[in-house]
Amino acid sequence: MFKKILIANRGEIALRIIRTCKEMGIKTVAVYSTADRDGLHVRFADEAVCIGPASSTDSYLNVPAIMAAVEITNADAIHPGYGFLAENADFAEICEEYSIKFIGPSAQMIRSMGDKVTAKETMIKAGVPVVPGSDGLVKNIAQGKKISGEIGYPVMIKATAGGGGKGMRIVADEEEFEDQWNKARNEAKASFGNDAVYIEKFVEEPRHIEIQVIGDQHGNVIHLSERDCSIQRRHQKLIEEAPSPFMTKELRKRMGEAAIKAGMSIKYEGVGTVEFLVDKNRDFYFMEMNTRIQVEHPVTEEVIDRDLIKEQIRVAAGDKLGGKNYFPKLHCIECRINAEDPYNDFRPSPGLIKQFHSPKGHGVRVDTHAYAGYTVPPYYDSMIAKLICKAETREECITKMRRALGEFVIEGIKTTIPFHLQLMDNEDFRKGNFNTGFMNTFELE
Ligand code: MV4
Repeated sequence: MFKKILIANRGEIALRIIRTCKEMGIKTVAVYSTADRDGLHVRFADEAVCIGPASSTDSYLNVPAIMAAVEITNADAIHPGYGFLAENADFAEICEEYSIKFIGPSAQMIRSMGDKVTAKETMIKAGVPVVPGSDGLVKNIAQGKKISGEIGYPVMIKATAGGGGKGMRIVADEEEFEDQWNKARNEAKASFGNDAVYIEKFVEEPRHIEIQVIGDQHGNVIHLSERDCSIQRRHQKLIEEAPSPFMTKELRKRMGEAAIKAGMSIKYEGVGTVEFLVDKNRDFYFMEMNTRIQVEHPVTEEVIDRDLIKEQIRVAAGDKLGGKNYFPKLHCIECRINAEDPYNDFRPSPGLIKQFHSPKGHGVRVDTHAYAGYTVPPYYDSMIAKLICKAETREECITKMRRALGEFVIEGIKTTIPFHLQLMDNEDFRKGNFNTGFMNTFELE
């Protein structure tokens, strides 16, 4: 087992990782930017090293500074958390060269899933269902029109370097093909420096349901059931839940098997998430594979009663997995509490938190780095807490969430709490009647 882990991250996830390390008897090293000097991760870790100024490019993405911190503290592994360097194959490769364990899959695996056309080809070979579309990259407009005509409009043009919605365009008919083609390629070029695109049939009103998987270094891959992340706004998730209200035993079996096939085919090591689009007929299609621990991992932890960070560290150290998959025993919902003004287009609202009181009680968990007197810096993402409630049924879980949201006091900045309170009373949400388009019509009162 590792003796000392450097956590190359900040905020709630850095704290979350430190907690598990402490329980496992592993020493921790925090790294921080000058903007985070008062961060709880700095205080809770055994050691802390400043790695640069506020800007993430110069700190949490500053690979030489992080490798220097590893060297001076003598850490034997790096936990990247989510965001920042978590899916940076070059960083994973540098760790490999320095014989520092990157807690996650190999550089090669990150690369193969980061390129969407390669990922899709890998899934086709593994027998995982994918959205019908072009056979690999599409070279020009004429070829794109021909393929789109064959698969039938509407289609989507997607950047192979994309993910999270960037460099992606819907094309309703052949007339607008050229215009959307140019827009997708320009956006892809600007965002990723790579304008290669592919084409897929557009799946109407899909749900976003993802399967949590974990693989060990001995070729075992198991699944830990699903999370429903359909409620998103501009590709930012707002709430996640498990099990999915749309799930059936039969669908979970099919999707779980597909996710395991996906993982096995690449000998996946570490925790990962296989994202699927699920249509109204419960046909599902591989969308992307995330090769990191995700923000919403606590939802799975609560319904299967396992510490996913602990499992992640164990497999990274070479431990073997048991052969059994995990199924939800409870219902869990997570609300992302962001320092944003939901009445003002979710505009960021950083600043001093004057009062902070977390909800408590049975079935209530709050993962946060915020406290009264903490200043939310403007440089990083705006999530300041995750409110996670669990109960025996979805209905009880929503009731508990409403109660907990009502107890949450955050003064001094605007937060997304009012949005979540209204969502808990929304009839369609309560009925489980939603898809990825939900936020297009949701109106805050
Ligand atoms: C799609 C799709 C419909 N059809 N692909 C959005 C982010 C990226 N991961 C893929 N995305 C989508 N791909 C086809 N062929 C609809 C989306 C999509 C979406 C997916 C999941 C969650 C929210 C979404 C919001 C808008 C569009």
